[in-house]
Amino acid sequence: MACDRQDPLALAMQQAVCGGGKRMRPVFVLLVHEVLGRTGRQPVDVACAVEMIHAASLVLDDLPCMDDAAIRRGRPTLHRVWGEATAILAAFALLARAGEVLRSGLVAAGVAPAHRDALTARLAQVVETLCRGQLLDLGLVEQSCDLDRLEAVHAQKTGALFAFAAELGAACAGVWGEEREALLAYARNLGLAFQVKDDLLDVTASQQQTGKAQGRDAALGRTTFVSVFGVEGAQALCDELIATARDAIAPLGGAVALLTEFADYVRTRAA
Ligand code: GRG
Repeated sequence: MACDRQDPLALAMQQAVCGGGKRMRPVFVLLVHEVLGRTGRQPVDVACAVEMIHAASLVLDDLPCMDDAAIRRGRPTLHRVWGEATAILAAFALLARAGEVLRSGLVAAGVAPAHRDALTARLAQVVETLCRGQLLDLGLVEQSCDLDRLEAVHAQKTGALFAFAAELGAACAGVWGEEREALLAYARNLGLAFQVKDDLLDVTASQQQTGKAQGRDAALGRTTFVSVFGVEGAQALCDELIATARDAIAPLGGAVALLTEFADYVRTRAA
């Protein structure tokens, strides 16, 4: 992202988006597009829009009123560098920009106007879903938390953006039928598995590996898949969700091998 070196808002936005990270969600958009057999121009701007939404959510998640995180992606969090006001405003600005980048990306990908309108409306719904999931997560109390409740919260907080990434990749490939439904089922399960693994890594991985402080969930007294089911139980759940994700796309045949590998990465990742 090119930016004016005198403009703190632009610099903060740049740090939020360009300061590292695994790029799981934009890669997922491109993988879905590719496994659906599209070899032409990749929907890179659409993928970038998804990463911008994710980056904005991380900035807000790190704020003192939420996770109060000091380190993200191996660097001081945005509010620690720029102050809370700039961090909040950068997140809002990134969300607004994401809408613009998504719309122009869908045009460039040749998505028909009616579908473009539907997908930009979905963006608003997805952001609201993330907000609802986050609010529910902040209020979770361990004693009253069973698997259904935890999954419902994280389907909103984390799964919804993975599902949107799949939806966008399929739309850019011009795919709307059963294949799309299979990919959405894959994405929902993958997104949940990703969150379970995130909870596991909070306990089992070092700050050097994840770029985040270790043991932050426990320090904050958060209810997580690990606090409720233990490390072994959470890993078993992650494995089960990944198996369900892989089963969902099995009918699509050999072309989805890349997504099978992607799912295995989510299950086994160490960072
Ligand atoms: C305005 C979009 C928006 C959201 C506001 C704060 C909030 C509502 C939602 C929080 C969503 C959130 C942070 C979910 C956690 C998902 C998760 C496991 C994040 C870590 O993702 P990684 O590991 O991070 O992909 P990197 O740094 O690799 O990109």
